Amino acid sequence: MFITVEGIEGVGKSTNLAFIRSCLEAQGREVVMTREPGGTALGEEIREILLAHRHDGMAADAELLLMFAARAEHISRVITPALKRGAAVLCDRFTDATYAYQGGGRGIEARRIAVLEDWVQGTLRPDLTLLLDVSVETGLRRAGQRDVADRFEKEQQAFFERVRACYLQRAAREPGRFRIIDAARPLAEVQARIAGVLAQYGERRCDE
Ligand code: Z5A
Repeated sequence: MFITVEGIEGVGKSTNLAFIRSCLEAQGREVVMTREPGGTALGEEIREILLAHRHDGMAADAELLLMFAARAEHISRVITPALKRGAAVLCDRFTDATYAYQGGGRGIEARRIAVLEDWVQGTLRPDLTLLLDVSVETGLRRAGQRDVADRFEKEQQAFFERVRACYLQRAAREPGRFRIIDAARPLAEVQARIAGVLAQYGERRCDE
């Protein structure tokens, strides 16, 4: 079971990840929780390069290729071995983020991203993607409470509007994989909805 959590910044992914993990563990699963970009020693170094301001103005293609370089290492060292031994992998962002940020945000054509997706991932795709959704205003207001903004967080509202629109389009195109969670609701309501989705999904898997 490969579960990814997506959304624009400030949507509450970090806040909800431990909760999601506990729901999966309550179903008796081993859970490997990880993140992108990152999740390996090399991936975390690439993450540092991607988020740091010393690379402001990085070419969009360089950004895209670094995301997939980190992903190749992550899949090979963490995701595939965990899935092979039957663990559930819970990943904070994956390739939908690339379509949303490098595609929607930076304007790289989806078909070029798809070439890298097929190359790096083969047939690996998430089984379930929780898209936490809030308006850009709400996301930026929540994220704005942080002291230091990274290279992505410095982007303007229009960039995040394109990112959000791309996520919602992808969710509409793949309703079997995506569940959209209204993350503007109070945290207890958001988590009740997440728990419901995971319970329903767990039951469906058992029936298959
Ligand atoms: N990126 C990319 O461009 N391409 C790719 O392929 C990939 C990633 C994989 C780093 O990701 C950057 O990498 C990311 C996209 C890019 N940049 N951006 N933007 P990241 O996931 O590490 O960074 P992030 O998006 O900034 O996520 P975050 O820091 O983990 O934020 P979050 O998880 O969405 O939010 P949070 O920290 O859990 O919550 C924010 C605040 O809201 C916090 O004070 C919470 O207490 C509060 N909160 C949360 N939920 C609620 C509710 N329900 N009500 C009220 N307040 C709430």
